[in-house]
Amino acid sequence: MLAGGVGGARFVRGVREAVRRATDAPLANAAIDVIVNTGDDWWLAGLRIAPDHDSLLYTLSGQNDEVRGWGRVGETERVAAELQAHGVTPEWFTLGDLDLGTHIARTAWLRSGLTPSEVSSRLQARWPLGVTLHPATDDEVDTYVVTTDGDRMHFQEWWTRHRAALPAARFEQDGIDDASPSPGALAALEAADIVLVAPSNPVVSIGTILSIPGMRDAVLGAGSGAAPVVGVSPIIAGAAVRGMADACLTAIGVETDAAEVARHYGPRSAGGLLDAWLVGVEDEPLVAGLRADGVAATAVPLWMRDLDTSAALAAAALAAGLEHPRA
Ligand code: FO1
Repeated sequence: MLAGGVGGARFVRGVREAVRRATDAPLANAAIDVIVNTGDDWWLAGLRIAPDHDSLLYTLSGQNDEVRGWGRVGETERVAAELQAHGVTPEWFTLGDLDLGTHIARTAWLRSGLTPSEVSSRLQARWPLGVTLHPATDDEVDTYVVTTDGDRMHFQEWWTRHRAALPAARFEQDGIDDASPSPGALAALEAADIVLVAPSNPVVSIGTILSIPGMRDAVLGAGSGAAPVVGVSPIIAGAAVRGMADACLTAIGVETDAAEVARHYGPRSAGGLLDAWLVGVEDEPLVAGLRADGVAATAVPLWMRDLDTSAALAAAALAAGLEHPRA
């Protein structure tokens, strides 16, 4: 799976549940690997913060704050108050006490020479998730946003401080041309039977993963070229399910529409990515047009309200992959 933060975490949890419930091959006992976006990562107060990774880590280990949508449940903010009093963290980005434990451990390991992938493995060793997370790359390729006013800021400031309200002209990942997919991501793709594109932000999450040199080819060549690529729309009835994907899509000139996002990813038959695409039942009218454009689209219930609906969506995505073997 290719996944970003919150929407991705719910979907990954659904896939894990669908596999747990499966009784026969190929889903029963299937291994699940998640290639996680690292573009949201940033340095703050001397610590390396990895929001999408930690959303998955906390959600899949059952300790995420479902209400806030990020961070850990039962969090306190005593150290954060001190950091803000010292002015080393802005008031719009809070590092909880438990969360700081993760960031200090990660930063200590990085400073001792471990790669982000090795750091991720250590965090997962403490909290076995039932899936394996792989940072998309071990290179630092933070996303920066250039606004239409010409300001340039880190994605986290644009997203968290400004809630993506400043019109973005483009997104830039410094150093992306020298980056390469992490070893774990490449190995997972090579061994994959199906590749699922989570309903994460198509621009700053999935797009950033795919912009890492070599990643797109590795996805298209997954499973020695035999693995179908199945995407799930992050847009339902013209609106982003979570977050501000609409602001990101607008910035790259893509309409906030379940069919337009599929056309943005492109059908494999036309040099794109997708062998199949799931839209919400609300968007069933879009299916015929997508199929005419070479995208094998299906309309299914897309809202992930709980574990059952997440598992049902995941099962539908996996079924679409099994029905649509590589074109
Ligand atoms: N999002 C906020 O809206 N406010 C915060 O103070 C905040 C702190 C934070 C700390 C650690 C972390 O891993 C994520 C945090 N987030 C916060 C969420 C984060 O900015 C976004 O969820 C992702 O970057 C979106 O992909």
